[in-house]
Amino acid sequence: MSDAIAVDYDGLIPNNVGLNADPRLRRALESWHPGCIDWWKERGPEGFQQNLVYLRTAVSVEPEGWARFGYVKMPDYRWGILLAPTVDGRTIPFGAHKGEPAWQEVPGEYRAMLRRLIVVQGDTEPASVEQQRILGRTAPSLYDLRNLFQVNVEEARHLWAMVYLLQKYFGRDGREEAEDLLRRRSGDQDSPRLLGAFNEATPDWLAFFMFTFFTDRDGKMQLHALAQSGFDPLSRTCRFMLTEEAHHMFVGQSGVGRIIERTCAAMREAGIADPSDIERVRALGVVDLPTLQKRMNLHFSLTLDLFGNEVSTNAANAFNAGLKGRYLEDQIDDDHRLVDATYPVLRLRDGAIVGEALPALSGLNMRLRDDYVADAQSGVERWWNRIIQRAGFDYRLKLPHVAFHRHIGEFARVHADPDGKLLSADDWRRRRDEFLPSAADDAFVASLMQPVTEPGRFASWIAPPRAGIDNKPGDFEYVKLAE
Ligand code: BYC
Repeated sequence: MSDAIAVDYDGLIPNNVGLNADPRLRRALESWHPGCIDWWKERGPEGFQQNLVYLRTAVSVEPEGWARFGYVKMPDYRWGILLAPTVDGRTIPFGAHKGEPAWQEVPGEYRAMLRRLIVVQGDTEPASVEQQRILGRTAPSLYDLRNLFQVNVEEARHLWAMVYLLQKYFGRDGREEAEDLLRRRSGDQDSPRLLGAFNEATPDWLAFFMFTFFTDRDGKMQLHALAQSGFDPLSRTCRFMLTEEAHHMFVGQSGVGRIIERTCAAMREAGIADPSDIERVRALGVVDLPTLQKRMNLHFSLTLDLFGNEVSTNAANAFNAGLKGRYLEDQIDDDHRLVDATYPVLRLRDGAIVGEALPALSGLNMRLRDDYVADAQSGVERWWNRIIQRAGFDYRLKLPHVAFHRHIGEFARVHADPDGKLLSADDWRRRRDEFLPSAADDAFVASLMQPVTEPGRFASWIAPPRAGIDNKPGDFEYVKLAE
């Protein structure tokens, strides 16, 4: 790797992209900045804008020591533009241009496709902040409140990252797209966010933890695929974003893990042997495991929709053009062109779900989704089922079948149960609440959402974390509420 440009922290926008040497771009970004701050104040975390929060800020792109921790008021957070270092002699790793030098400028013939990919990625970032805006009111602890805000400020930084690419490389239409990223609103009837899952509500902390486990993991897969891009600035941007993304998934994985831990401990203390004895478990003020399973079913299925159609010419074109690769493309042992290759894709044929070998190029969304499912599956086993097993309960959380509760792709037109068995519309309506959270389930979870704001204390339904952030002690005041 060659040296990265040192991070410039003196100007309005911290950056390692030499913004000072590019006054036109600097002006464009500085004129977008006030709108972004307005958006943050209007649509970002509700309340807490004037409180000091113990946040990490990216200050370097070196693997060691890239972040600094300290108290910051969120609107004063330094949303920098940081790209991973250039790799000397990097070539386009896949597609029709494989082996040619990576592009430092937008390849004219692929301009529209590239812009679309950047806009879709950029749109998800502010969307998630909007979805999570009211959660601060009901945080189960100051530790969790701080983690929510950390995720939020970093998603906003990821928005900056995409806006930088749009404004630097796409001229006037890039600037218009950057404005539109602040104009669309999650869940808005007239101007919704682009992808379905980013218009869903995140009404409670269980939804937040599930979202960061499942949906941020889609972010990880998509960012990995874009990090392989032959358009080098996109690759470098996504590579650095992945550094921050890991913490977001940790928040989800450990958040749900701590809920499971607390539930299992409460069941043991009360002598409850059957985790499906929902009423008795709920009476203990903890979340029963079957409700966790239903929430998993919901968030996993909504997230699968983010991979698009199983068979997609868009995905084939983006790969062929060298713009979006596969997960860990550089570690796959094949020709990286996929012209004659096939991939097994699940299809609906005569009322049955069957695997069909299709051209691998058309099946790229399915392949990325398969990689995602494997990644999520190993997380569920490693982080969640292990806790249940260790506590001695005969219960296993399971990812539902990919045909379950889908709105995009091959299975959008059918109903299936979590095992993938096809159901009639009537059976689906009748049995829906067995599989997905019912109004009563949601009301129960909502009833637990009472804020806990005393340092070192946690709500009844969640265990404390194993370790503090930045090695801070258990009673550390992660958010100063008094000032
Ligand atoms: N909702 O050919 P197809 C993250 C549209 S998450 C609505 O299958 P393609 C994060 C599609 O746009 C990662 N519409 O699509 C996580 C297309 O319309 P056009 C975000 C949908 O392009 C947590 C048409 O249907 N990044 O970072 O192969 C917190 C035909 O579809 C949906 C990316 O997604 C949907 N779910 O695949 C914060 C990476 N699915 O264009 C952040 C960039 C499809 O023909 N995006 N459609 O009018 C992409 O790679 C692709 O656009 C997609 C879709 C994977 C999303």
